[in-house]
Amino acid sequence: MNTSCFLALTGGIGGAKLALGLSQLLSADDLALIVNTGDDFQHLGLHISPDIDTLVYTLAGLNNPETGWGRSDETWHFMQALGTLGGETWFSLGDRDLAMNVERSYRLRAGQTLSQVTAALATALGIRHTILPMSDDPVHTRVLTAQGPMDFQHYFVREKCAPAVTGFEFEGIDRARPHPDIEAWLTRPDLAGVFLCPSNPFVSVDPILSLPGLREQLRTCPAPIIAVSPVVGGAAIKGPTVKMMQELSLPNSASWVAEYYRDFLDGFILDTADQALRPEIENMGLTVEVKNTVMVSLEDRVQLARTCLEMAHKIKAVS
Ligand code: FO1
Repeated sequence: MNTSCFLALTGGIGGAKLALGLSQLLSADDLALIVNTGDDFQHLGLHISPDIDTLVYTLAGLNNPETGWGRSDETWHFMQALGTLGGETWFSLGDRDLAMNVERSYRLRAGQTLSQVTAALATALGIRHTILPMSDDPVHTRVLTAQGPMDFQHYFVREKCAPAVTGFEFEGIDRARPHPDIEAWLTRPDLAGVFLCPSNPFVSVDPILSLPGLREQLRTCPAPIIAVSPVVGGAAIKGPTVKMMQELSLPNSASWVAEYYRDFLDGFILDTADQALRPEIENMGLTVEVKNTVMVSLEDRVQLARTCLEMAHKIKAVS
């Protein structure tokens, strides 16, 4: 029976929605999710992995749909007690989310790798799909701003994305080895597609693409590589993508994103709001589909995932 397997690259909130859609259509053996770890940071003596946890909670059906991060049905006794003790309360850790971060930190201190810990915790929450942190080596996204360089979480949470960005650095990226299973999946003969989920290109996707050798592996990958635009009608669905584009004097358009990934991309899924951009993106040599990419319901997530699979099949058929 000819199997087909797929890889998806994802960051936090927007990416996790598509990852959930893909997980509904593909069996655990046929889908692996590569997740950004550049947001990870040490806080209160804990190793916090926000994009990993957003993905794990989303696949487990435990995510908080309002915030996009952390867990649903949370309580906040830990944060209240921490505040009375004079602890740092700018980064909200719910009581159930705290358990995830304490257990991760404990296992890491015991010598397990981030991917071993992630696999164990995801399995404990009933997830069977493969979740691959992009690297087991530390990578820390730093945001360069007019007020100087800032750790990602300080920029994103403590400063609420207010500072104007001038650039990004991924501390440790040159020494970071891509998770070994990424190459294994990229060279599987039955790999039928690689999807870039609609996450922030600068701080969620670029850390993954910047891993030594990875972008080159994507360029030479025989399977179709398809991106879903993280920009719709010149706006981001959630988060600072468009604000960053404007501060970097970049066009806040889906076309710019297609061009940004063009060197390894085969296909691009554009929202119906941006269908006028279709000829421009097709002129880049990309196959374009115009669909609803705004995922509100579970059905939206599954439908967009189905579009990704169908597009991968269509590109493969004509290649
Ligand atoms: N984002 C916030 O805007 N405020 C928070 O207090 C916050 C707490 C938090 C706790 C655990 C976690 O896994 C994520 C959390 N996030 C919070 C999101 C985090 O900043 C992520 O990096 C973003 O989702 C961007 O990927």
